[in-house]
Amino acid sequence: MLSAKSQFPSMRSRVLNVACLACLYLPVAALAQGADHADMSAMSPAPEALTAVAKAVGDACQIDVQGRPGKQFSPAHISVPSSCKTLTVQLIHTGKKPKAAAGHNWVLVRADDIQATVADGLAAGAENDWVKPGDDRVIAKTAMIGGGQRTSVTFDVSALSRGTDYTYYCSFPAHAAMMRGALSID
Ligand SMILES: [Cu+2]
Repeated sequence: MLSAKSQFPSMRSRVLNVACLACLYLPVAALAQGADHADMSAMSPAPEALTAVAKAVGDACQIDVQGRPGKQFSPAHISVPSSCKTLTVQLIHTGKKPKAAAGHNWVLVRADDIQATVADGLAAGAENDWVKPGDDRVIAKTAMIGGGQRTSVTFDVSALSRGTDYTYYCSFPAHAAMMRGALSID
């Protein structure tokens, strides 16, 4: 007990010394970090263009996805909170070309399945919007739409698992190679 008491003052003064060092250095470090952040945000695209978190109203979640000219989806990554029971994806075709020339849809599969579902979809043809009818590897899909149109699909995400890679793509011929994104349950 005696030795513990005699150590106490020296431990306390050591703690105070560390605290004073922190007082001196923390503001400098914060200033340096602020400068770095400002430089990076000026040079990089807005991160929300790349990744978007689905918005939740209770356990019903929602995300807007743009199908853009140049065979691009925005966002390119959708993060779905694990609290979501359903997800509504609204697809907005921001191009001008009609469905027959450059349609877009939104098809969700497990990443491992995409090569097979794209190949089977091409064989299924335009009358099936380039998705094999009754394909149980397709977790969700919207209708195929043309420029200026929008459509949506609502599906159950509670059966999807964390740690599995999901991919969404457009099944229009020659679009899927570029026009795809990643969906994860987080
Ligand atoms: Cu497309």
